[in-house]
Amino acid sequence: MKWGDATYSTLSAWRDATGQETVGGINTALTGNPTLTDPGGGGTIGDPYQLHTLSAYRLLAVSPLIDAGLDLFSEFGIQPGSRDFYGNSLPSTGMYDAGAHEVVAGPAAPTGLRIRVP
Ligand SMILES: [Ca+2]
Repeated sequence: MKWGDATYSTLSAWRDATGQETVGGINTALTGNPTLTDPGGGGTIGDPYQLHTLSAYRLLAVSPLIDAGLDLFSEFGIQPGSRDFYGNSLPSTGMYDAGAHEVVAGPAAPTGLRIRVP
């Protein structure tokens, strides 16, 4: 990346040289695959009341962004609100996830269920 007249090849090199992406001496930025459900596969949603159906950008359970967000209120006095984009409570596991989706902790949803109709 280019920063002023200098060029950096890694986030850590840029951070070390500029002091950017740190809060209180702690590194804050991440690089890598956020492991979203279906990046680029969100399609078009023409009804604003259906935004909650935009599942392509939810974090998968293995995402490095889980619990990697900042506590904006404690760091900056910014109230982040009580819900994520999908209506989940913030934070769900004590630490904020980075981005618009807070993964809800809990057991995995059951699969392979069958419904018997009498
Ligand atoms: Ca979390």
